[in-house]
Amino acid sequence: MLSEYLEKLKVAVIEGNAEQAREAAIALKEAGMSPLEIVNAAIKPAMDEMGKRYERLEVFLPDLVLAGEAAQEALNVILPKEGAESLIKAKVVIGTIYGDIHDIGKNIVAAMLSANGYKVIDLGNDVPAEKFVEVAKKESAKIIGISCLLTPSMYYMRDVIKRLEEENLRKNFYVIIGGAAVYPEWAKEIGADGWAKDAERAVELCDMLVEKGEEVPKPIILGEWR
Ligand code: B1M
Repeated sequence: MLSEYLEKLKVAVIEGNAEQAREAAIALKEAGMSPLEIVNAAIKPAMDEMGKRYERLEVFLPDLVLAGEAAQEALNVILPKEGAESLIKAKVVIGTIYGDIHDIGKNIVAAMLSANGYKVIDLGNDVPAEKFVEVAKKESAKIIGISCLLTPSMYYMRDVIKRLEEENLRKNFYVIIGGAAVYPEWAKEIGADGWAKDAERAVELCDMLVEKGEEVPKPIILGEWR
């Protein structure tokens, strides 16, 4: 039964059928599957499949748009809502870096952090370096999370760290990065504090930084790239 609904969800996302994606997501949620299980078993594989088809010129941009909308519709049903205010571990300012509008993965990370006790300030996508810094300062955040799926945009991630250094604020924030375009070596190269492969590990990474960030060598790398 579960595998049937997972397959339905996967097909619905690939076909860009938001209504069927929503129905399958509701059925899986009601059957007790966790959000991350649903993401890992159906939504992520469906999007990866669309990526491969796009590279082979079997589908085109409008198909990716529809798949993205169907995925987001399913996520709206399954992703957890914000945790209780009293449980706040730290504030995280998160966004997709400048030039990049891919936000599905970032939304999953934001929702999982939020459900796990973090106060998340989501800046959306296409976020300039100075905006990350400005909001992190204003909100007294502890962590800046930057997502990137588009290779030409990854260079702007370095600007966030440069700006923090220029303003003599580098020590005030942990900077973590993730998203399919960026890899552990990149975290090291730009001087980020951590890299996580997925949403589950992003939560683990934030927990590690909040609990013992001063003591551990950085960058902390959680998971393997590809
Ligand atoms: Co585009 N796109 N896209 N796209 N798209 C990719 C990324 C691409 C790999 C497809 C391909 O060619 N195979 C390719 C990028 C190549 C590259 O540069 N490396 C690409 C391209 C080229 C483009 C355009 C340039 C196409 C064009 O216009 N000709 C264009 C760029 C627009 C722009 O950004 N300026 C474009 C546009 C789009 C759509 C708008 C149509 C749509 C996005 C809709 C949206 O996000 N709202 C789209 C889609 C859907 C994709 C694919 C198919 C799927 C992305 C996705 O949602 N994955 C993608 C191919 C692929 O990824 N296989 C592709 C599912 C999601 C759950 O995974 O985002 O990786 P992901 O997030 C994961 C982890 O990476 C991690 O946790 C998440 C959950 O596990 N993670 C973090 C993410 N952020 C994190 C942050 C962290 C920690 C972990 O800490 C802060």
